[in-house]
Amino acid sequence: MPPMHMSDSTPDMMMTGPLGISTDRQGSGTSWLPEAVLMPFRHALVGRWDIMSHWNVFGQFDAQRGPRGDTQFGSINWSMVMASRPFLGGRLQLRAMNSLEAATVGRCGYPHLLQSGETCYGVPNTDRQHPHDFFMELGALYERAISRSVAWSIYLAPSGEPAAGPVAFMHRPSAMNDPMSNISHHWQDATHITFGVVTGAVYGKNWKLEASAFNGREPDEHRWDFDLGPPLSSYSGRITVNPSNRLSVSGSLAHIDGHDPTVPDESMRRGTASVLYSRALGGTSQIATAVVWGANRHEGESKWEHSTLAEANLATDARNTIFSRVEHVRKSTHDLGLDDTLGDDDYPLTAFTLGYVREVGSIGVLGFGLGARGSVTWVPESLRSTYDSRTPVGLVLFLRARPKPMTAEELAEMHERMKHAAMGM
Ligand SMILES: [Cu+2]
Repeated sequence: MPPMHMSDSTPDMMMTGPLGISTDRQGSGTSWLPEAVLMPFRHALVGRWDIMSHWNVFGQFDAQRGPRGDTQFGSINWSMVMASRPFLGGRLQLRAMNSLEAATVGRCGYPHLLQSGETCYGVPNTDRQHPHDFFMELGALYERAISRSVAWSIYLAPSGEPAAGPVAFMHRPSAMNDPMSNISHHWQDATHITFGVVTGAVYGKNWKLEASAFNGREPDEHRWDFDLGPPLSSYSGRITVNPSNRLSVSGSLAHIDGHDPTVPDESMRRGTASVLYSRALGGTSQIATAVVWGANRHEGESKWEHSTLAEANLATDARNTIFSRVEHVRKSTHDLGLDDTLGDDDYPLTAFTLGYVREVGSIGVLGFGLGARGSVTWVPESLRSTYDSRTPVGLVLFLRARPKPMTAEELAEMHERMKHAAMGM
């Protein structure tokens, strides 16, 4: 039997919340995914708690070429646990997401040409992806139906995601095999770790309206603690529509206060829109795609800085997967840590990634894949001497461990146990 998540019928089998919405729809924080193609996960019942976990651990050799490139052996990784149970007439979910990247890729993160965002040793981190914080998320979500078709929820998180941006890249099925971040991360989905978030939502079966108040300051370089402190002076709103289990469309607008610790008094606006489309293609073949637009407008400026991204993950069968990403973003002299003397205010960048993973076997609940990822970025003539090329390239070779998909038998047994647990309530 094929693993259940290769099938469009999976969601009926899963734990559902208010209005019968499957937990499979949950992306980062409170965002929604199309549930037709899922991230691999493990599922367990402990008393009345329904526990879902997933993780992605890469051991990689990362080689980014040129004078601003570097090579590194390291590990990009994250794990996630969600525990849900009935509570006060609704449903309570506790969520934790952790990463050891501060130890496994170091303080300045892994080499990633043209990436930018956050700081390392007090200066803007460039041509590297910063490590994610140990507490990528720690939060509680309470949801309750008001009527047969409308429900509300409240999400409180000392570390978590406000209602801003698309589903963050590490939670998107279209990006699940790509270890590396998007270079447009800080124009689109970088708010997925904010230290202090409150989000309220009203939703129906196919739509959701959310508003958040949050601490807009980016995480600092000390990755093991909570960077609480500044008030919840940032705010955002998001609308999401899931017309079918294959499609999720969202739009958000955020006011982010003092996000950049090197320019602490500046605020900015961020607008985003996303379309996520996934479907099973028959047998064990499936495709997940995402198209994302995100733009920042800094305080006192009239110009929006736009970015766009398109990505896809195509499993041709249970063993072979191809993934790809194309992005376009304009970065400033400040973003890239360049001298003003290069002349341009901002630099249009176009990055293309192509990768392949082959599943090579499993041990217990761990499934292993071996993969490679190549990337090329087109930079303008004014950056040629800085990167020693108009087309700097990078190559990443990796071994990936993630949950082995649960089989149809395992899921059917889980479903039986859930029914018994529900009857014994
Ligand atoms: Cu991030």
